[in-house]
Amino acid sequence: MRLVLLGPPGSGKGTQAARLKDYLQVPHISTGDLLRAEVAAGSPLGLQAKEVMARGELVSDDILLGMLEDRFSRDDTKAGFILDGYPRNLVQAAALSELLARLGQKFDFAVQLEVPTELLVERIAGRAQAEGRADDNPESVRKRLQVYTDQTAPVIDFYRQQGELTVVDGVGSLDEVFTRITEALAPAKEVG
Ligand code: B4P
Repeated sequence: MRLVLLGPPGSGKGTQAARLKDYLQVPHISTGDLLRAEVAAGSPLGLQAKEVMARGELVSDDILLGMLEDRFSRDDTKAGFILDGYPRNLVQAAALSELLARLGQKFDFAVQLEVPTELLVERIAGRAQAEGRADDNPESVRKRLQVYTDQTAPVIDFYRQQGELTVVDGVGSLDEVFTRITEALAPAKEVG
């Protein structure tokens, strides 16, 4: 299955993708994790991305597409994938469609996790305490939410217009949200 998880920061994309990869037996590709690995390694790309991420802004589309092409060149993506954190704007959505067409791969679903803003802020504040991620401070969180509204929300319409969007309520326990996603995907899982 080829899946994209959409939702604002704190909506549970990374959390649910980590569970879905075992359920669907396909790799979980988180562009945030790929970028954080580059930052931790101190690579030239990581050095470029570090400040942008800490401010809560989007890293350049060219860097992201290069990373994605590189990841998709690995054999484990042939049977499917769960993309978490990409696409984050309409340019990236078009780039993903082109990449999949070039690879002869059919896209299945975009799953949108819906969570009210107050709860997002609460969850991220919890992670800030637990993990101390550089972009989980209040100022960056505000910026990330704004970037989501301005640039990522239109991606939801992109998939809706193509008839590829499934909306899932992201409020509840990790298990409750996971069950809702798997129920939404069940018909496609049986077919493919
Ligand atoms: P990401 O790593 O994608 O970060 P995120 O949007 O905050 O989502 P994440 O998946 O980590 O959090 P989740 O909702 O699962 O991106 C970080 C940065 O990288 C971006 O700001 C940008 O700079 C850059 N970047 C990444 N992709 C890019 C792209 N395509 N283009 C350009 N730049 C890009 O979870 C959050 C918290 O909520 C966790 O603590 C979790 O435990 C908790 N939680 C989740 N579900 C819950 C539930 N049901 N109940 C209670 N708590 C829950």
